[in-house]
Amino acid sequence: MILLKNLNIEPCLQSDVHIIDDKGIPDSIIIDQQHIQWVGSSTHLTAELKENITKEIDFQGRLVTPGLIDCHTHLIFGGNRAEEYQQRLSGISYETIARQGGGILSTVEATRKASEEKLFEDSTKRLMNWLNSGFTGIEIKSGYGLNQQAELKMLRVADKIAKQFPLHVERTLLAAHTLPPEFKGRAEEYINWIIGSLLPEVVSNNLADAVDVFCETVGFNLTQSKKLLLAAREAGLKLKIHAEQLSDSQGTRMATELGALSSDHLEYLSLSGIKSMQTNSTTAVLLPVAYYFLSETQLPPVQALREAGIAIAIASDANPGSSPVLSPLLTMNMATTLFKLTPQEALRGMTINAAKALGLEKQTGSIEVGKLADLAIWDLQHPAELSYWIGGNPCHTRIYQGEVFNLTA
Ligand code: DI6
Ligand code: FE
Repeated sequence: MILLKNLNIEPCLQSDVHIIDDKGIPDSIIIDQQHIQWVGSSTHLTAELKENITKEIDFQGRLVTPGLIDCHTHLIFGGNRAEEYQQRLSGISYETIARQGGGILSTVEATRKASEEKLFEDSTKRLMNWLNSGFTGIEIKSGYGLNQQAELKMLRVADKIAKQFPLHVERTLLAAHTLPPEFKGRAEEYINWIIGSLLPEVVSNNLADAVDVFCETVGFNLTQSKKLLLAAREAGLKLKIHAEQLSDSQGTRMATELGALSSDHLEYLSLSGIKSMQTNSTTAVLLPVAYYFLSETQLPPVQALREAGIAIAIASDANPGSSPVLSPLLTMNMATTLFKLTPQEALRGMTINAAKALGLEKQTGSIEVGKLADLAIWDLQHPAELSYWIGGNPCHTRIYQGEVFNLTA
């Protein structure tokens, strides 16, 4: 077992820390090859505990938090959309570009063309920014393939990342991201094709943990989204939804009633959606970087979500169109500056509530005995600094399932 000592376990973090021995100031964590075994003050280590310690690491007073989790990303894609960004800067809107066949569809074209190896190489290059800045979990969606071959290719890349890199990867099928050109004007048929052909293939090859759908005027309507989510639930997959990003289409209410883990975006969420999330304990996933990058003005109803006691997660939404993030910690900064979350809410949003959005809260997301030893140690004094600094990387050490990665060496 490893003793991690001289840590700063800030009192404001302690609602997410389970202190085993509450005598003295908690400053130590004992981990084994996978789990957290003990949390308390090093002055109260029993002889029995000491006997089992094979290694000690002195963190010299550095701040420790749970390992960060990014619960909504589109990390895998071909090409980039810098040209589209220039068009938007000249005044053409994201929706107009999408309706003209650009936007998501231009990334679909580039992703279909890219080889599996190239997609893997490009996305793992991006992934390094998550690994180096304290992330121990990430969700990755498909959705830029939109045909059998390319959707499966994307999911195989996500699966390969899961198997080759030391962090937890949740793989989400987002074939219902937008309508592919082959199905123009035939959204129902496309949904039927996903249900009848793609989903069974994904399930039999165990390539996804969840299914997501973009329920929106420019995506899929309520009936189509519901049909797909029902089929996904029947197939034993977890459910997620992109809803209320551009309009109030009641996607949240529909998905929460089906048992979705989270509803994501939510700028236009109405009171009935909030009530339904409250009743069904659904997590709200807010995506401040997309809000920033698209110069949105409609804010998600943060105060109403708070008052309803709904768990709020935040995520990078990393994608080439609305959130080309390579510094995932910026999500916390923007959640505080733009959405007025408190720094503590932002941190919970990328730890325990992000775990909840993925259905992983019993395994990870907080510093508790019995949970996986997923931790981040920072060259910082206070958790608020995680939201405060803009850019840079203050991560000193990342621990994933008991394996220690010193990032300063
Ligand atoms: N909402 C988003 O913000 C991303 N997908 C979605 O449904 C944007 C994806 C893109 O523009 O490529
Ligand atoms: Fe998204």
